[in-house]
Amino acid sequence: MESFFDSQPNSTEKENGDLFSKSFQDIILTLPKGNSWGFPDHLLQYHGFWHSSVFLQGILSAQQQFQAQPADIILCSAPKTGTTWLKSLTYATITRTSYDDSTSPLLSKMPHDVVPFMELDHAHFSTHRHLGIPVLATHMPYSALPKSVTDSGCKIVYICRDPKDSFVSLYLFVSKYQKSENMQTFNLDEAFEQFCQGVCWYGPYWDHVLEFWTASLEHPDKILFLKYEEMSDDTILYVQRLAEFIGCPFSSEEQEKGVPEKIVRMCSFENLSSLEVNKNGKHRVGGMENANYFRKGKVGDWENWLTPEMAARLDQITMQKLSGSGLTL
Ligand code: PAP
Repeated sequence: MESFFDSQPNSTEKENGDLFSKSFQDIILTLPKGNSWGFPDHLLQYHGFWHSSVFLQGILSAQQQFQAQPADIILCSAPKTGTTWLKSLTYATITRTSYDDSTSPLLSKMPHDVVPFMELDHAHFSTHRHLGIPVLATHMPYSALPKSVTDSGCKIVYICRDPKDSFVSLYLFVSKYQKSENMQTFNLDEAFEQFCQGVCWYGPYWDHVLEFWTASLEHPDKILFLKYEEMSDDTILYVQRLAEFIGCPFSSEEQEKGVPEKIVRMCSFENLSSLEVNKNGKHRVGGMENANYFRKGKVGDWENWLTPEMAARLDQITMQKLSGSGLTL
């Protein structure tokens, strides 16, 4: 299977891209600016959510150009909630008749390089979709998804996580990156304050989750809403649900042969994080070490990083924000 990452934009794509960048520069001048956790460029608030300018440009460009097809599967999440895991499970499930647990591209490429990211890759995905499988991921809030995603019959899978673990995971990811770039690392207390105020990439976290939760109640056939903690508890059950939802349920023969179990084992934190590509490789975007996407993969690691007061404050915000929604985190 050829990868569309190998393809270069054609001249029309490039011309459209240049025109788009000019109008984008005008838009960003008008947007509220927020704390960027020690990075030089401010986060920008657009329609209620905070974004880095690179990802915001990708969002606006995808909104203009991305054409979803009914067979597409869009994996959605706020950062650090289980995207890498969901990508690998979905990819392995969909490609299980082409590859097994000894031939899968997931053994030699990190999941982010196997399933593209809409904010960065959508133009290539749209043009070269025949070259890949129809799975794409995004951190966009529901309200920012390109209209064709919400209007077409394509399926959306959303994963969320306890905000305490998401915050810790995000903070440590950012700190590790800052260290690797010889930057001053951002202070944990300050980052916590920003997260509580909703100022983080694609935040406020709770608004992100609530938008997808509400949409999943309205369109249960179109949106599968998953929680990292429930997936950790019984991954096989959720992989079976995922397979059914995306239209490729495991046959009874596959069940007997233990195919779901094999997929779960191949995509487990222990297996993926021990692969050479994920131990020593670098991510194609920004040269980030792949190992940084595989930290601990545990539920409740926040206990090692947050004081009881910090945890209580996040729980309180979560309770307030989700109150009346029927959702608990
Ligand atoms: P992203 O937003 O940068 O794509 P994302 O994959 O959503 O990150 O989240 C990273 C978290 O998922 C990390 O959690 P931690 O910091 O608490 O450890 C990472 O370890 C965890 N993770 C990555 N792969 C797996 C996996 N196969 N199973 C379970 N958790 C995983």
